[in-house]
Amino acid sequence: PRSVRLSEYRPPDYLIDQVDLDVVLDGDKTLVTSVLEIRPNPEGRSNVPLVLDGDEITLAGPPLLDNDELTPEAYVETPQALRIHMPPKRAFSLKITTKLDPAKNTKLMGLYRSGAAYCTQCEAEGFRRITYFIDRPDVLSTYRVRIEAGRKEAPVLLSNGNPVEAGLLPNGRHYAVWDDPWPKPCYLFALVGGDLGVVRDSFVTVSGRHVGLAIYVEHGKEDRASYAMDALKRSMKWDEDVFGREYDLQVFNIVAVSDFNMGAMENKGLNVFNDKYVLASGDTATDGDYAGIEAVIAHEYFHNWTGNRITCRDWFQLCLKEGLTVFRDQEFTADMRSRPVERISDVRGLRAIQFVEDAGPFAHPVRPDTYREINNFYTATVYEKGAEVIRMLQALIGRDAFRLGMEFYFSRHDGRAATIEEFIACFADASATDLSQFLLWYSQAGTPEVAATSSWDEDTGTYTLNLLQTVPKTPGQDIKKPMVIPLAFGLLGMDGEDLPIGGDNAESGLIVLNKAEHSFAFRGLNSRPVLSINRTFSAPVKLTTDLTENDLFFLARYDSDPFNRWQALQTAALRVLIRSVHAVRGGNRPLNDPRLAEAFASAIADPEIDPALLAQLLALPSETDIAREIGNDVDPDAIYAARIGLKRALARFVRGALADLYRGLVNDGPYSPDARAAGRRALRATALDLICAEQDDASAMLAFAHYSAANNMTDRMSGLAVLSGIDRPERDQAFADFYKRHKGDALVLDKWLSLQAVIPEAGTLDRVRRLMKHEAFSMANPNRVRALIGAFAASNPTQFNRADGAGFDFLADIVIDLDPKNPQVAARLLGAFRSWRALEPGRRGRAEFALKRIAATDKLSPDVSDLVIRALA
Ligand code: BAL
Ligand code: ZN
Repeated sequence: PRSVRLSEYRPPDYLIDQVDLDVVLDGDKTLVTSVLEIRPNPEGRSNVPLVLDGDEITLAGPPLLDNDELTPEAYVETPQALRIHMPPKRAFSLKITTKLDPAKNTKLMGLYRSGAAYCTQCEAEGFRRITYFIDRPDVLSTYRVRIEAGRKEAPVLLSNGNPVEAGLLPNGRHYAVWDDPWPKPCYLFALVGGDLGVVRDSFVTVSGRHVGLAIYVEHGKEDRASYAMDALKRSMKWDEDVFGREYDLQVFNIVAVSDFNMGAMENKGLNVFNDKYVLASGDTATDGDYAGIEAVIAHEYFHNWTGNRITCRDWFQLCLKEGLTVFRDQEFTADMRSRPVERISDVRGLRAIQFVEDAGPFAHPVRPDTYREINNFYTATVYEKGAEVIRMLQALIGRDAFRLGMEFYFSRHDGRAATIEEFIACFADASATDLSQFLLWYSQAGTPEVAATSSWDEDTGTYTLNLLQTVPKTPGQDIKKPMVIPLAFGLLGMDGEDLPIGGDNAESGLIVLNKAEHSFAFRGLNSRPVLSINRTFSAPVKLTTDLTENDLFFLARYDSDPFNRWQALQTAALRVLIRSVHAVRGGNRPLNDPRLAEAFASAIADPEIDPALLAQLLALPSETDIAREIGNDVDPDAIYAARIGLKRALARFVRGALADLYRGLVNDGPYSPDARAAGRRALRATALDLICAEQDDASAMLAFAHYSAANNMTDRMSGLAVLSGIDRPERDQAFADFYKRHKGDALVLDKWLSLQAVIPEAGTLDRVRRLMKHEAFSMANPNRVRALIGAFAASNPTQFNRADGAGFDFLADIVIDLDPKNPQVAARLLGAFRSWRALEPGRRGRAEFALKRIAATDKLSPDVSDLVIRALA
């Protein structure tokens, strides 16, 4: 596929002001007629052909220009475009009719069938699969959409904007007309037609306008939509309170569908959701699912301003809406739940995926400057690192200037398609700061590394802190410039209290790096302080320090920043784990550090601690964390052995305390998904996991008892998750029981599939193969594929990376098989190869072999071919 480059951006030659769509939903005879009001763009080139994008669609007849049929010489239809050779040099209308067969659309882009509904997905380039159009985000139009369908087949007919008309037609058919007054790019178009249940509510905006809210779900699932509705209302209120953003239509509709490539989509006034992010009840969803629903509902709603009212000029600017909207949804969650726990969980996610992406062949800047397939750039770098960049901006200029900058952004760019430069200019103006160096965060890939070393002069009471930053090479970027890195910090005195901070550039508890090297002196101290740096993870960097293990345990106990308490324990544990991996590879037993166990014991004994935070403190770094820290010559089996060895040793040391904790957290009351109750369940599950680390008969019994006593899905899953790692009869008994209980409930069975896929045992690959033939599985449904195959590839480090290469071969077969049907999902699975070069030579060779086999396959989609090219480059 051809590369698209940011440097080659040109404004569109034509603009489309108004779109009138008439969609007749009728199985394989579905027809879409569009009337486009087009005019030459004064900023574009003149006297050039009009090229409308298309993909797997065909004209039903000749286009009409100002109501006159075009002659065959006047246009040409190719597989990728409709080209009008010499359009008028003035405004004109173009009428086009295309024929579609939604049921045959297995790519789930454009107009397709999901269960009982017709639905659409247009971001990034799906609208061209519905009608010919200038399919780029800087062409903004208002839309009027008429939908017609059989009354029985599709009693519900929805599109963007406000409902204006509906009525009956002969032959059991009916229609509805929707009008969206807000100009939008076509990627925000949506349409739904189907037989769906609905839950309704309403919201009164800050200025007193009444908004009708509706969530459409499969019939019989209405009772599972109440939490999503509650999250929606809280999101609407929060955006008014915190960002001053009011909703702007008479209705806000959400439709949950079961076949969806992404999590959800922010179409104007008509969000379409993967049902996984809508449906929840205490018996079917875990606390994690509830949190996911709250975050995704908020995210899509927040897009109404950051994404829809202000969109992106081109797809290179994707982070303009995504990074900002992730930042907004993270802030929402922090306000709704525990801020430190949200931060820890976001940083865990960032490191597990984005840091790994940034260190491997798929590394790219937050704003890429070239792409072959834009679908491959809906990444952790664009989303999560993009959010970190916004968070740093807020830290650098302060909250007040940040809010003012957001106000500038909303007022200057409303109704327009903007760029990162325009966005950053708002904050430069609001803070009277030069942010040109800060823009490097958008253009330089790779995770910056900051090394902190210190010296202490007892005689003068001076503590000197030296900070050195480097940015590693990434594909296509060998030379890097120093970045602007805001590091929140504190110095702890011997009593564990923060010392008053004086000294160079550091009065505010924030050090800002903008050169390769800095040195800061802190004078007049009575004793050597302990440094707590990158508090709240103020910058997304890899930090190394000369803190001793004792310093780390001191921080774990006393740091006033809960994030760094957690971080200190993680760092200490990682140091042990890495030494242990080397020991294991040298044929020795896994290592332990009694001080870590004491730190665990003292955290458990802390009477003040929030259970959700304690659950995080007691969770060891993941296998992925360890692999990332090791960086090369990675042996996943040794990592697994080191980690389980340390877990067992720690659990033995604090056994009594864990047992008390576990018993003390029982809750027999009715299930509530609130953060406090969820935190207690999370801690109880962590205690269970540690108590059962031996994976012996007693562990199997306890985990089975936990599973059996559960009165909600969260507890049931935590029991089953622990059992899944214990090869005892109770495991199969529980898996069988779970299946019986939830047979027919696909979303719940996804959990069952995933847990089996991540068992770290040699038999798992065969189990996954068997499960692919199970009635609960379907290759046609993205959630099923991700639950089973995605979980195996992304979350089972020892078995996906099997030494014999069978895991890689399996994934290669799946990708090759799935690619022609659903290239986006196939390409996502390939992400599991994001760190293949870091593996030890044997596994690396086998991974390369599998990747080369994919690369050699005929007719790969642009999605998959782009990724294999980059993986092997
Ligand atoms: N725009 C794609 C889905 C999302 O990020 O909300
Ligand atoms: Zn988004």
